[in-house]
Amino acid sequence: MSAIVHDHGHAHDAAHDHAPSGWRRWLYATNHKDIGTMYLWFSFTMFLSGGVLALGIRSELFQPGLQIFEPQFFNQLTTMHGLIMVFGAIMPGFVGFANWQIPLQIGAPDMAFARMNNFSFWLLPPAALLLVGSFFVPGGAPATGWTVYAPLTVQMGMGMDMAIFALHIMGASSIMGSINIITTILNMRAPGMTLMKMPMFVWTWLITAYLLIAVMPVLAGAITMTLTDRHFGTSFFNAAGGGDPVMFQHIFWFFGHPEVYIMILPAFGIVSQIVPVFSRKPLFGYASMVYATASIAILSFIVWAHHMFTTGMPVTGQLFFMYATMLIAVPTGVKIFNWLATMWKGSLTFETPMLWAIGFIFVFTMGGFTGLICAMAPIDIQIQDTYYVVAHFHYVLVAGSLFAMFGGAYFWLPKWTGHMYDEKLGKWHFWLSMIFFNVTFFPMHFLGLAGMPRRYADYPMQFADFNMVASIGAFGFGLSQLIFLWAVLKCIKGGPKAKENYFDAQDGGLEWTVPSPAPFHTFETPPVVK
Ligand code: CU1
Repeated sequence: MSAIVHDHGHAHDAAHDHAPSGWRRWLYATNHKDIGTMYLWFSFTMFLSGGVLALGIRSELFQPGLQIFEPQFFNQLTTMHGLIMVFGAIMPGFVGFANWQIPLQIGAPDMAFARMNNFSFWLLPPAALLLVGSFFVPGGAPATGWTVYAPLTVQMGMGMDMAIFALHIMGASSIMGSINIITTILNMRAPGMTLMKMPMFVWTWLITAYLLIAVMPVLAGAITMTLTDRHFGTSFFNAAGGGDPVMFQHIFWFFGHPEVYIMILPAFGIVSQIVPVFSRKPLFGYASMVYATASIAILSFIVWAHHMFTTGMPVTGQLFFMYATMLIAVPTGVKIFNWLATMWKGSLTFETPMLWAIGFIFVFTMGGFTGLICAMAPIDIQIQDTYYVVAHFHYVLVAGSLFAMFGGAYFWLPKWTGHMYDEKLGKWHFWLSMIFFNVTFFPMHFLGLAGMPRRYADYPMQFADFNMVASIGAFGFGLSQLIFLWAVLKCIKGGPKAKENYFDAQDGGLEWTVPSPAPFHTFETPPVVK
């Protein structure tokens, strides 16, 4: 731009072109990179906050008996841990990745609606303040669990209303973000970048954005009905007034199950881009990857009642939702097969992003298998609301969504900061996280099978040993995340310069060397095809 100003000799143009600096750069941000950065820092802040709540939960459960918290406050902790992690950490985290990577990967100058992008982000901090602020009002935060089931929601204090309002705002943010992502992908691809040439991360986000637009309004409806039941005399979920509390569960999980895939499909996309680079091979089965992603998204709408096998549904209903759920294992299996086939006979190296990707495939797949077990109605009736379920979804969301985000962060930090990250710190972060993750959550399978219910502040002696192990693991996992913070700050501050296209670096000065020509789907900015 400065060259243009110079050519025309209009000095005053320089003032108009001057990008805002200081706090204005962030508050008025309209470029996808600054907004992406804010999303990622917001997500990480929420991740640490939700993590502190988790450590509160694990402290209370370190040994039998009540030691730190009242049961009611304990339930507030589990609720807020879930809400903060789902709506504050994971979803905005992936939107941050989308903001940074989608324009770069499809060759677009920015997101389609730059100012709406700003608005999408800036809705989040006030929503987070409302959500966390519910701890400090009379009655405290909702103690309902993150699923905010009726009729318990009616008994909560004003913290419930704050949480509902926060969810509305976060939902609006998500919907606007999705509109932006879909419009950008469908309208702003570089010439020659057909849909079936898009990098997998772009594909998974395109499908995720449709899921978000489809189900966020459903959640908004459910919590609005909760709000009117609480304050305006309606009886949507009140049996005494002709309503049905189980209807809340139907509506909630019609949102909630696709939400599970909203939190994992972008992770699939990140892993699908990391694995080929460090295998020095193109992604195996690109087209089948796209179709598998779409199949998972479509199937996610017809499985919701697998969360409700114990509500007294007819056996035919149980069978339908059981088989529909198990069907999802097919496209998911296609993906896992494709990742393994990509690595097969590749010249593998194990830099930090690849470690996270392989860790993801290994441990997320375990979460997938326990998901199949939960999907079987006769078994689920036994393990419903036990720690087996807690173990299952933490394998999916921590070893799935979170591990993929860490992998993606190390993968793209050189692109974002211009510097290579510290490989030693990255590897320490990975291995400690991997070990402590399993120390925390693997014993929960045993606790659940032995019958320990979730969302209880206390337990009998028989569960003491595994709970102590899980609590030690949780503190180890929590502390390990400080290594990530250190690695990111160090990378932002300096370090060896990353090359413009560091995947292709050949000179040995960089560790990631890919034989030329690099597989097409790993290019950040695609070649223009006429
Ligand atoms: Cu589900």
